[in-house]
Amino acid sequence: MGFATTAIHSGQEPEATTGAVTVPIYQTSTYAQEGLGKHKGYGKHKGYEYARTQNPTRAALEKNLAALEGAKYGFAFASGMAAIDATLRLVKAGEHVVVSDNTYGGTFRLFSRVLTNYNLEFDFVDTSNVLNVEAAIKPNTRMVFLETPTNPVMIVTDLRAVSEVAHRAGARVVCDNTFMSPYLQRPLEFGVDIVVHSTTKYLNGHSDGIGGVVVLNNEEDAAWIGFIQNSAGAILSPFDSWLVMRGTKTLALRMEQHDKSGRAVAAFLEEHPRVKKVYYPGSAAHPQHALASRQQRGFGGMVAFDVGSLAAARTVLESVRLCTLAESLGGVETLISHPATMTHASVDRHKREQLGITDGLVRISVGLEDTEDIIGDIDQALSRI
Ligand code: P1T
Repeated sequence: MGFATTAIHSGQEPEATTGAVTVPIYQTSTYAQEGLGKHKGYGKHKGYEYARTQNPTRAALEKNLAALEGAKYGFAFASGMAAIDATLRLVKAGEHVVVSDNTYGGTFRLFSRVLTNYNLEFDFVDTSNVLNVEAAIKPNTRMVFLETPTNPVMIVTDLRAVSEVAHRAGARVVCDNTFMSPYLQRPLEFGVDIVVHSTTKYLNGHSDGIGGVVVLNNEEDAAWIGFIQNSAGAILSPFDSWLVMRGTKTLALRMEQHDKSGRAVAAFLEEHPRVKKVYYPGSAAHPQHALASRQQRGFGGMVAFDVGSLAAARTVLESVRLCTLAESLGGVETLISHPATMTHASVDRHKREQLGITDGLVRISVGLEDTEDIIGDIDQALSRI
């Protein structure tokens, strides 16, 4: 089945009791048991005993998202960060993780300020060069954690090359696929072991819920992620699961339009005299343009650009009328943000500047409004610099 068909049907068979076409929101905390120790056989649904452990709405979403990434197992969490945190529970004290040096600021914060307290070791390297990954691997490396393209400077990593190097060393590869969605990139097809998403973004697509997901094929790792999901309990609620499922039904259509407008916005910015640099893998000038063209089905709606100073960035961010100044991305509305003081404030200034997250950097999540309206708004804001 094609992607759009899978998105609409996988996990979403009509409900058994009434034939409801849309998966119901099972808003319950528990399930009646037939007798002591006889909960497993109750009714048509087997195995439902307590709603932290199992919920049919969440199970439907997990099946749907696993299918979209071409995975066997999916686990939905209360946020993207909760999904990433659960994934890191595959690594034990004394073990080492190699991480893309540019990730979402919250991922960097979790790894460098929280998980290091539990004797997990991290090295942050530019994973766009596979030799850096190879050089960072140590005897105790158990995971390579990638973001591609990265948030916000859109660095692209070769998923196949890094997976080969990591697997030779006995390490799992995790890819945060939030910026692309499974419509534009399917990391498991390149040898990646585990995909994580903030479903808050493109998968939900409507800026109305926070969530996360982990999908994978390895049975043993999946059993452990499921065990963590139940033991630590950072589950996605039935209503939020339902919202994400509603989102994925239109994912293919939405991503086509995000991609189309993203390319147009990037091309417009590249020609603009007030813009010093554009970060977009769809641009022929992007250092990994050829790789992005092979590995991705499109380039998506995330574009970053540098206007040279904090004052100029402030002018743009405060002059837009259609675009909304806000954190987050992947929704129907165009969002504009300032990574240095917003999403990446937890990365120190020196490191930010090394990565290109300067005070003049502006990030746009190109939404689904008419392309001309989005460009017109950015144009009038830039003209005020
Ligand atoms: O916000 P949450 O659902 O917990 O997801 C965290 C997260 C994980 N991975 C990536 C690539 C992300 O971009 C995010 C969240 N990002 C933003 C809020 C942002 O504006 O970039």
